[in-house]
Amino acid sequence: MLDKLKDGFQGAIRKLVGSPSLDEQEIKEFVHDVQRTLIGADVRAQIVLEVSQKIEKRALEEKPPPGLPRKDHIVKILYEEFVAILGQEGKLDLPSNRTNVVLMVGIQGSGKTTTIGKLARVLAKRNYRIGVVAADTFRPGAVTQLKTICESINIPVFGDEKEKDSPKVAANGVDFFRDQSYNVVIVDTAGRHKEEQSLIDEMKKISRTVNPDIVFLVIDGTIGQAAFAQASAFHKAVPVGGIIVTKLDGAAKGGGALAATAATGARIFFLGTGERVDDLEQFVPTRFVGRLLGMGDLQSLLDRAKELELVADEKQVKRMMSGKLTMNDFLVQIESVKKMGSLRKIIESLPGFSQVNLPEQNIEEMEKRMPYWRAMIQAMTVAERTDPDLLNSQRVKRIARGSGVLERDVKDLLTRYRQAKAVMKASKGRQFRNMMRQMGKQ
Ligand SMILES: Nc1nc2c(ncn2[C@@H]2O[C@H](COP(=O)(O)OP(=O)(O)O)[C@@H](O)[C@H]2O)c(=O)[nH]1
Ligand SMILES: [Mg+2]
Repeated sequence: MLDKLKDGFQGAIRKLVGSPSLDEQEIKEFVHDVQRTLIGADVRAQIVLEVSQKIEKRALEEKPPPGLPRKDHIVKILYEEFVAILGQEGKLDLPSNRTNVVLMVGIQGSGKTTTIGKLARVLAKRNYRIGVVAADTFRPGAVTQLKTICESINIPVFGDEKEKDSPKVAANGVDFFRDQSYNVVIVDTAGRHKEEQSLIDEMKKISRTVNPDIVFLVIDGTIGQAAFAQASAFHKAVPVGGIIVTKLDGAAKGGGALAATAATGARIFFLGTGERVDDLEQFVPTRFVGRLLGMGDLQSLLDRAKELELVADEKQVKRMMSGKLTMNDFLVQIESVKKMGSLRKIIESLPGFSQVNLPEQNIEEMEKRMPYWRAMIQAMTVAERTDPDLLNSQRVKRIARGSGVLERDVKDLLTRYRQAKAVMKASKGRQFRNMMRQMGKQ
């Protein structure tokens, strides 16, 4: 899906990550690559300009949170700005105690009729009772096409091949299903007339007669720049409440989707990814952009970056990087691992622990022990935390008592701390940097 956009973004990211240094020139080049990619994907020039200026400004000015490599931070900025132009996720709110009317509009061939089948299927899974009204009275065979699609998924269709007055069919159809207390009625419409104005007039009339709860504009994902004018025209006739972009499985460049959201201010709700009745995906901007940028679950990168912002204080990181490690730093490490939740994923890169070859149950064991480690460190005095070499057997005893563990446990903690410190020293913090990077990236 959207291969060109994906290739472009991923190429730009690879170049950024692969470059030996990172100066203003490189950041500008990255932004340039992003720009080129967006333009190549048919995104409107104005949007391209706005978004790339924002990315450049943030990439040059923002300081990444300690522990997050600057390059990762720039990828995160790209991600955030791209998600921002796509807007929030569209959530379809259809109360089940009434008959909701959904009106589908869009140019002929955009995929309205096909999408109705897909949408009905999605909603049927949510236990709605759904009826469909065939109000495309212009295209020959339109009613039959709709009936064929809906028959395959057991959804009733109201249609009248002989009736050419589409607002009348629409109104009758909605009444028909409302009388039987259906939850959702989806109205299919025509997408072509002898002239554009009569199409727009017809949409206005239908909208006035059925009074829809939401109007979906169906946009062909392959039409590029033309989507803006199309979306504007429909939006003038009927208030577009949501957008469905189709044909993203093919040669779509995807920019049309952005154009349509820009023209109407409406959110994208669904993506059509094939001709079959199951080829409809709910549109989640974060997931969508994550996939384009090729970083898998980007949400987790963001969560981790946030954790780093919370956990790491810059001085602490610097000290650790220079090979010095206090018990407090060690506690921060333990805490951050705990907060990340996925201990196993990062365990190998955690200094000190990397030496130990850990079978599965040991990891569980460690997770159980973490609260005790914390309690032990908290039971230490400031001097002891800064210089754990002070911990003679007398002090160990005190700490064990103070934190409700055995002396053996305190000694075990000290061993781990020393391992971590040794590794830290040997690698001059490289390991820690790696750990932070891994946590930020995955
Ligand atoms: N590949 C692909 N084809 C689609 C998709 N949605 C619709 N189509 C095809 O586009 C053509 C026009 O669809 P149709 O629903 O009749 O459009 P309408 O005129 O707006 O009702 C049909 O051949 C559909 O099979 C999609 O998401 N992917
Ligand atoms: Mg149709």
